[in-house]
Amino acid sequence: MTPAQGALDAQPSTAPLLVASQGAIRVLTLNRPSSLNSFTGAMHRHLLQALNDAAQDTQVRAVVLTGAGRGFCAGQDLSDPDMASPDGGAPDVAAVVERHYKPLALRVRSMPVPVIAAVNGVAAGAGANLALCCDFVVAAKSASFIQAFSKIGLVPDCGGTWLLPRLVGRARAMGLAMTGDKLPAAQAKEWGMIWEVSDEPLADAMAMAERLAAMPTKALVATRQLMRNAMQRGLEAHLNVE
Ligand code: T3D
Repeated sequence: MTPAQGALDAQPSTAPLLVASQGAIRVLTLNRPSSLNSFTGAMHRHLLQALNDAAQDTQVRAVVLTGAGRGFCAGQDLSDPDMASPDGGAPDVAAVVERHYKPLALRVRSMPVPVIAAVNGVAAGAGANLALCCDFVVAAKSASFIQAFSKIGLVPDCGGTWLLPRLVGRARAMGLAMTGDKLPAAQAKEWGMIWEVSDEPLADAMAMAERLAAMPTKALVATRQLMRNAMQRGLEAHLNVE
């Protein structure tokens, strides 16, 4: 039994998020497998807290985010009572995004250590974009990415419309977001949207996390920042920042 497994076993199996440590790696497992780890308010609160805890813990040098069961995350649980409007009317989608997905995307993107998504199965809606917020995505061969929003009258959130054109270019970003079609992991890799496709995504994500955890964290995070801001600066300005 690994230390991470030991810590996992100590938590109630019904917790919406499982938190474990293996050496310098914090492993966060979305844990609502019967609904493909779709987000409830409780899962949002647990995940944000766990990310904040990892960010503040100087022993943590990498974070791995994965899902329990056959899916990674199916985005928002559209039936979660926590999402209902206080007056019983239609859910206030903008408020939900503001309250949950915006802080989540910003938190993942600003982590002081590398973050790796081990995408064990389907990643849909905000679940897909949560994975894409991470520094690396290692996906199962059976995994897929679905911008499910257009099918239910929403625009992509959790950073989707910002991330996708940067990752795969405008034409593919537009196609994915407007059609809501499923993008298999192999094609996502071919398009440069994700880092790797694997038979053992969690094991390979852990290996990557261990490798990065043994490297100078501040340099890695500064490199990430330079890469992200590169498109917003001219060469001379960017050379100054480098
Ligand atoms: O206010 C706001 O909501 C704003 C925020 C929006 C953020 C978003 O993420 S919007 C997008 C929400 N997500 C979706 O629309 C995806 C819905 N799910 C699907 O399209 C399909 O489930 C998948 C393509 C992801 C997977 O299909 P499949 O055939 O592999 O599985 P399934 O049979 O559809 O789902 C398995 C179970 O998970 C099933 O429950 P059951 O019948 O076995 O009891 C299904 O109802 C449940 N499930 C899947 N997705 C969700 C879900 N339950 C609640 N919420 C979900 N999003």
